[in-house]
Amino acid sequence: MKFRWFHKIIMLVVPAFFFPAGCSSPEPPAPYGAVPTKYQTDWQKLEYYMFVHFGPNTFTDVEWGNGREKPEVFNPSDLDCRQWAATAKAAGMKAIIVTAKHHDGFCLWPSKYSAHTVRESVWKNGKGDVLKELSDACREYGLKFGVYLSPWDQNHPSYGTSEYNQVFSNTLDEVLSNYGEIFEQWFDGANGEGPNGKKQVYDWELFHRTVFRNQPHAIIFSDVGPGCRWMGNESGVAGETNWSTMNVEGFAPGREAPSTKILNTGEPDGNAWVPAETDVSIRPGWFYSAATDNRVKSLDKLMDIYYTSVGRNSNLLLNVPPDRRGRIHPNDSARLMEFRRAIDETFAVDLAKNAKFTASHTRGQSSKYGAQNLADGNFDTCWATDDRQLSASIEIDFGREQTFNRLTLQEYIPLGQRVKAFSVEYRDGNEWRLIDRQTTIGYKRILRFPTVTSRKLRINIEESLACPVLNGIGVYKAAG
Ligand code: FUL
Repeated sequence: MKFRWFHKIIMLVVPAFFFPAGCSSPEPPAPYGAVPTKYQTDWQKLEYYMFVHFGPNTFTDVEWGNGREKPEVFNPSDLDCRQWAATAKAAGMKAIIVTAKHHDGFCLWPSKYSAHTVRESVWKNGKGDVLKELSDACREYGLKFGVYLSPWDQNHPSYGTSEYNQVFSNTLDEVLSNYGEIFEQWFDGANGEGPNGKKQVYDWELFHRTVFRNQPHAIIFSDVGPGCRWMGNESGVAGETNWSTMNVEGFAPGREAPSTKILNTGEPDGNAWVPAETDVSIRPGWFYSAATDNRVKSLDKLMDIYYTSVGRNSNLLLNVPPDRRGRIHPNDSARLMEFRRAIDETFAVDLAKNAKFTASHTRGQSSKYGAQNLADGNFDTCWATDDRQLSASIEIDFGREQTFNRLTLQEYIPLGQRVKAFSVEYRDGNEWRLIDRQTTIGYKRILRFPTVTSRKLRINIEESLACPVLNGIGVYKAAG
């Protein structure tokens, strides 16, 4: 009996001594609303990758072929997929997605389900396979590989009949089982007439099943996901407010998609996690044309696009169309290198790295969720507030005056997207002065603002759907 008493006292006193209140670990925040799969989170971290439009249109100077082009038109004189991969890698991109089949139906691989392929062309005496060469090159350069396969097919004789959905599913099967890992399957929403003048009612369920049977972790792009969504325009401008959630029930890609306005911004509390992907071309068209050799987007324009895509919670899929040799034109690659240099230079030095971070509210008052976690560069350590605390401020003290004009903010998306409104201020003498007031953050938000010199910066989370959970803040000075 005595012994038991003694035991009880030890059990009560010892933990109190070793784990005083405030150091015990609070419960982690519960996920809020729709959340990403692990593969969607990994996909979001890719941020920037290459789109490649290549096919008969490269040789006929049109944007949309009609499916009646002779296969002989496809004849690159010096195709080099390793050059595409080397360029993408040097540009800082993480992957390449190629138009394996565009709306003209021409297949860049010798498909057994079509009579309109590289096999029917004169290129390499009909023995070539662009998907094989490109997937090998991507592996060699450590890039992920993805495919665009247009369900709309203006060449296939069965398009517009009940057989076509199975033909298209077989085509997917073939591509997705022959070229190694496919990180993203790109489905275009366009749905026009086939050779018999009929349109097709697509069996999306069948298509998705086929993708996942072959590539269980692939991100499926379409107007409504399920992996990621089109963000509603082709000019590179994601919504200033941009939720990775959207209501997808009752919608389908193409004409049955939500409005482009909703695609552009997503919806708070949407029932699906379908983050935005910004697809935009480095030239005026998607396919190469010698007429656009001098119309490659300027560095300033590309930087704007970077800030309105990656800087607005969206991945950037930048199209770089190879020329008739089958190589990326020097004008495009030179611009890509300038673009990479400018991004690298801007974000090379994080002025907040050694700053002191404090917060008005911290979950369980525990250092596990302390504001200092925002500076450690670790994706999985966060600052958070208690469950009911939906607004809070974070102060950054640089220790001395710093000059800056860029701010990056990141929410810990594995637990959902939460922040609805925030503002940023800098300290001027005895006052806080407003720099910007914005809405969503998401995986990454980058703000550009006129250069400020100050010792302190404050971020006020003004409204949040659930307690805010952020995992990164960076402060930078861009030249010019
Ligand atoms: C559009 C297509 O019609 C264009 O040709 C291009 O492929 C673009 C990325 O998607 O819907």
